[in-house]
Amino acid sequence: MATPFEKYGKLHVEGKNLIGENGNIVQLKGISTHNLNEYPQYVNEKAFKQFRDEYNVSIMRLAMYSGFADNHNGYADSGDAHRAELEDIIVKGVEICDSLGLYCMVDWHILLDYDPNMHTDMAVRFFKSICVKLKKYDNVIYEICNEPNMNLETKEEVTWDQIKNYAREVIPVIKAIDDTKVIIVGTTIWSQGVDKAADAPLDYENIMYTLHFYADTHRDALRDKFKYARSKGLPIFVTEFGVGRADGDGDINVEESEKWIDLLNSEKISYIIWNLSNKAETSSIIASKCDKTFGFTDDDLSPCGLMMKDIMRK
Ligand code: IDC
Repeated sequence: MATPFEKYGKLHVEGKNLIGENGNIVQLKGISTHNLNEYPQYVNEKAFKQFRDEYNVSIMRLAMYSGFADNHNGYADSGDAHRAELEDIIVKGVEICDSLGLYCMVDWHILLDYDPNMHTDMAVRFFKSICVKLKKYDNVIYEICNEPNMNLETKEEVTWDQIKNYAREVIPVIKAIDDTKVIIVGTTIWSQGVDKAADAPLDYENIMYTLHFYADTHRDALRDKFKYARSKGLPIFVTEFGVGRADGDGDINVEESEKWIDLLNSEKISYIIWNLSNKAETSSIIASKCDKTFGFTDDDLSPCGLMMKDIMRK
């Protein structure tokens, strides 16, 4: 059977859609890693191959935590040696995806470094380095800021203008090295502000905008923002979603998840589920009792993992 990359080839953005080499709209579905610092073991060929062959996955997202939170030990907080190790994990993940014909998203995972502008220098440094290393891989998509949320000075929501300022510093850095890849930009309020992005999009080619939802928390109000943004022609990529609550835990909400997935499928919007780990929280797809890092049986999956299998096949 043809791999996803064999089917679609190198991707680009046209109007509000992600488009393959044959000119057709492409919908990718995939799994995001958890923090690569804590869970690097899941970046392995056997696991990714199983996701492709058994779960219908076409993209993997590698979450490069940028800053401080819990025990993240992110890129910006680390020394040079550790930064090099983190980049090695990314390159390894991309190479595995490339060999399996999977797409691979490289995610600058800002989170509790609230505002992307907090570590612009580090983002620039990261993308300068990684874009050179990944230039030859046509399966790569860049995501430049996972979830902008709070401005540290004002303690208010980071505005879309502030995110755009960040994007205008980082996107040219990527494009100067490699102008052929799709770049995805996070939006306001933990990447829910697609309405604001739709009203004032960036002025570059091959850009998409992030929408994140956690089905038990974000419902009709966010779906309305999505519909508004689409009506204005915004290319959207759901680079992260959960079937439970926004904190990654709580109950699974089957009904709201189905509403979201049906809506996204009806517009061929790509989506990626959070998260590839066995951490004891609802959003992990591996059961916490399971220590395997590949060769998963259904019994090794969490309830979220089992639901993911259904979603990917829809
Ligand atoms: C969560 C993890 C959890 C971790 C927490 C803080 O699932 O184990 O302790 O981050 O690091 C997001 C973020 C994503 C979150 C996830 C669930 O992008 O990093 O992961 N979430 O809270 N946005 C909305 C939800």
